[in-house]
Amino acid sequence: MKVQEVLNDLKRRFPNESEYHQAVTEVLESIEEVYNQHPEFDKAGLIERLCIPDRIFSFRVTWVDDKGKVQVNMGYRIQHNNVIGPYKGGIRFHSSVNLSILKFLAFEQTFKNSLTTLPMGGGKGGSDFSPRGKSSAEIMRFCQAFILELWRHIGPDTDVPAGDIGVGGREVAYMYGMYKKLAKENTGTFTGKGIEFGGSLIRPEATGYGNIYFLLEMLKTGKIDIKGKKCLVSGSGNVAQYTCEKLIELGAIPVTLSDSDGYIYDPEGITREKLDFVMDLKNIQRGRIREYAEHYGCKYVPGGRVWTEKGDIALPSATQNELNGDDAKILVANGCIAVSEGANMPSTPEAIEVFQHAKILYAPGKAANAGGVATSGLEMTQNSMRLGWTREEVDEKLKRIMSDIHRQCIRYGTEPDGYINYVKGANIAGFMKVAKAMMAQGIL
Ligand code: NDP
Ligand code: 2IT
Repeated sequence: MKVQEVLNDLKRRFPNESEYHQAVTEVLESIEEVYNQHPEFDKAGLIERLCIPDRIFSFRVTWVDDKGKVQVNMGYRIQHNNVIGPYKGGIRFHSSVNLSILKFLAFEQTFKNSLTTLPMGGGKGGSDFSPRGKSSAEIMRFCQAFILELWRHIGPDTDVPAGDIGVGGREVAYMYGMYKKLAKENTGTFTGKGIEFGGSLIRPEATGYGNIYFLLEMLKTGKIDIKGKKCLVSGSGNVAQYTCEKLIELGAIPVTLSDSDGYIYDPEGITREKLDFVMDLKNIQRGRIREYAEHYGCKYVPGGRVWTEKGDIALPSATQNELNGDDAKILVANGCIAVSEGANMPSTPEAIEVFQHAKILYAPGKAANAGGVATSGLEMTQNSMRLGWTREEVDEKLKRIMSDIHRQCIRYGTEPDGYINYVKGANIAGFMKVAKAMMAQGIL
């Protein structure tokens, strides 16, 4: 394989899909050496097959808003690869959703799911519907309209969706309800469900908790204590909230949160009580993070990014490309020792270059945020058994999985000077399992 040739071909055939090109470039550069040690991969066109999704569904979603006006959105599901298990991955509702973003997410998901050690393939879906400012009734009608098209393409053994940006417990429940009505089956073709109808304990917490479990593993390699460390967290949704919860529990000090309008900086730290305020603000009132600053009298920076503040640890938990090369330089100059990604691809290639050049601890999303989908896998297992595990049981399994992912990164990513290149480690480990399964199953 010649990385540039594969990339040029993809760029020619799928122009204007910059996020997709970005995600593919990173993986190809990481695996090139290992790939070329296996001439049988090249002969089998492995990488050409792995870069292109198995199939893509796209459809129109028509719904009626509260004023009685008919609204039209696009809906998508990308089934990327299912060699190690059913397609698995979240659904994103955000005005920015397009094929490039969903293709990058489905591609990443395939390697992330491979790393979890569980039998799950990769997929992703979503819509350019923006939940912002919509009533609960509008959200419900949209979710139902979305599933009216999607239901025929998903199922417990074929494709199991979950949440992502703009899709949390409320949206999953509306979608699952409609799915069951149409599909006439009740075996859990969604994860992140309510605890009353097949959801797993710890699934809501899992991405944020898992990211901190992974961070703890990284800190252990440098014998660093998390206690008292100032942490810069971006976002204020599901991942950011449970990242903060675990940090507080461990005695670390989260000092920032953000949303698409701006960020807050609380030098005294976001405490348990303040986090409860954020959870009510974001999950019930559906307000803006600015209101935190108004309530607690701290700094609010409209339009700004949290990375300009001073912190020991950075935990990007909002969206792709939210941390660029300049942000990374500021972080490093301010003494940041670790970056662990709760979001998918939040750091630009330039930012990653800065972190690795400075040799600070840096974990890419596909390793660090895999706890979310891993716990989705555990939800699928519980649904198959028609049993539920306790919080402690699920949390213990999550910890074990995060530690296993860390071990895989060390195995494939340790460089001659001892620096752990987690990007390389995660990409090679994730890729090798998928590659072996593809080779075993023949040319498909
Ligand atoms: P939520 O919708 O709960 O929260 C997203 C947060 O990020 C909000 O604060 C939102 O602000 C902000 N945000 C979203 N898009 C943008 C944007 N374009 N610019 C600036 N801020 C933005 O989503 P999650 O917490 O679930 O997801 C956050 C990240 O974590 C995503 O990258 C997702 O793919 C990833 N992830 C999620 C997992 C999960 O289990 N939920 C699992 C693994 C990864 P606003 O409200 O203003 O839009
Ligand atoms: O990006 C992700 O891993 C998720 N949004 C979670 C996917 C899942 O199936 O739980």
